[in-house]
Amino acid sequence: MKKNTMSYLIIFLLVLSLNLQAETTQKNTKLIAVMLPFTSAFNKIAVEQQNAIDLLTSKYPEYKVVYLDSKGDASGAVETFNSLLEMEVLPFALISCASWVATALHPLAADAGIFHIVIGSANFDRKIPHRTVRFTLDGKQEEKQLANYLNEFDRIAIYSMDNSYGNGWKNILEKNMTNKIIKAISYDPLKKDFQSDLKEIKKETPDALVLLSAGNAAAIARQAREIGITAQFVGTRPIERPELLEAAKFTNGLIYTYPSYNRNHPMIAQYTKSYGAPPTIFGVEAFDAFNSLVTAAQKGNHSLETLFSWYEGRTYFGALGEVHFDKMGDAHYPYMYKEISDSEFKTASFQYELLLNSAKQEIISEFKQINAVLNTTASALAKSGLAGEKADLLLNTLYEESQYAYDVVTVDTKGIITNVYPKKYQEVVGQDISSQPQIVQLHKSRKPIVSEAIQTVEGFLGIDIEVPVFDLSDKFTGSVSVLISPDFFNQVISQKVSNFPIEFWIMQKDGTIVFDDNSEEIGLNIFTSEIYAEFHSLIDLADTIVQNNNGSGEYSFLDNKLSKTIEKKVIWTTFSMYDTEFRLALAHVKGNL
Ligand code: COI
Ligand code: CYT
Repeated sequence: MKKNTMSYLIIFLLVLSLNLQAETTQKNTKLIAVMLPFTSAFNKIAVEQQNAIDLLTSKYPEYKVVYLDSKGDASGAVETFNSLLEMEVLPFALISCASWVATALHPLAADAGIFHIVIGSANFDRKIPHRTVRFTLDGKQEEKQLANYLNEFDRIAIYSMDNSYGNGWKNILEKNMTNKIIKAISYDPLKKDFQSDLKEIKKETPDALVLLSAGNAAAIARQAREIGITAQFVGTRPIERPELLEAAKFTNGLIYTYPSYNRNHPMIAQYTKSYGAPPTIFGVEAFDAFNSLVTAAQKGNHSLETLFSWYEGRTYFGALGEVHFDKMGDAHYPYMYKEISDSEFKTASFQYELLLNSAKQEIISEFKQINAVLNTTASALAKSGLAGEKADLLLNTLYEESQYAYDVVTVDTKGIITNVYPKKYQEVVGQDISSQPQIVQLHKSRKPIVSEAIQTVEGFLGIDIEVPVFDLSDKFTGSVSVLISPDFFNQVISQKVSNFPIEFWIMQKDGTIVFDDNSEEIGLNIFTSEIYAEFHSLIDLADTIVQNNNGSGEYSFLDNKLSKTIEKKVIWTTFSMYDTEFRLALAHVKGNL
């Protein structure tokens, strides 16, 4: 009897506690909280984001939005969040803006079981995985792109808003460009008079001034020019604010990194019509965040876990363009260089030449690197001979020091492969490659040579770099080679031009594609392969490219998924490896990106 009472009591307590739990975590699956920096230096950004979301609220009347004020800093946002928790029913999801708000709120939202999306949050420090989805590209990614431009300068000064956006960026730049940063000052974003800081900056005679600023950049640019700072102004995503065009006299010439979002998305026209001016990326991000969230919720996802997994690994097509969410929940989409010129925000025209040349320089420098190691190895092989233990060691070193090598071999005077590293490719030893054109040529000239793309005995299309070997009495004994695959170009180029809305291809002078972003095209010949036959503008262009070391043109061809025909613009240049020439082409879609 006593035992029974006990169990009733336990069950009663259990039910009571479950009830309490249910009550404290009750969520309204139709309620979404949107916390924006309304009372802060970023009020206009908050209003833009609200306006963008309001374009959608009438489309989804079943969803109720509550706008909250995250104020000017993290503690303001936490205060607002705590008062949100006191509401009788909680929203199932929260959208918040700004890096400092994201970092402060995401553990609290996770704790309360509220799904969290962060927008305008480039320098977000995510401590809890799988809880928060971010629509902003990480500052570290954007910096890789900005650095490509900043490399042209030697004396870089940084003037940054004093919050986790500005300070986060300052830290990234100071870490990656230590030797070039000559001065860094941060400012209170509520400040209006920047003169005394700018005078300190002027003393250091910078050639570039990086402004980690939003609308404040208008006043900063004016005051900087007025005291005689002549440095190139450089900015990042939040700097594209309408205020900067009002101060165009001072901001013309500013270069900044910015998403290449989908300007043809109906949202842009709709926003412009409703509010009298186009949105910036803040409105675009807010729109996609809200739109995707409602789409996910309409499919029955309301819990933190199911919503996170809806985004994880997804490719979402929105006003931001094609957005890919990684495993962490971070969005990735292309950024490019923009500029203010003729009092407008424009795609920066210099970027295509800059990217083409930096890709070319990178390929050449990697090639030189491979070549230097090959030459050292060829000299050492003079003593050791082409095979045997010592030659093994030399090939091992050659392979380890040639980051992009598929394999390395020695070839004797008859054109027979005599040794290979790594040993897993042992079956190529003994194979006769005497009829490969680069071997024929090397045996004649006894000079280093780079092949065109050849069908290798390894079984794929490769480029072979061969250096002759002479013994100690200067007798020709054969050659040593590094074999690279087309992926070499992919690795080298993608590091250099990550994330720009462009694509590269490399063509031999016979029309063979040696490298293309779409790997299915590698090895095809523009003049003879069927898939190109109906694209006459491309065939004509390829002909011009063969005839000219560099130039520019236009063509239409399929997009990189080979799914639809698009108009493209192209510029090309030439790189040579020994006497073998390759045409390197950079293509981008036509029109103002
Ligand atoms: C960011 O933190 O990434 C932002 O864009 C914040 C903005 C209010 C300046
Ligand atoms: N393979 C190689 N030719 C080949 O087919 N490793 C060098 C040259």
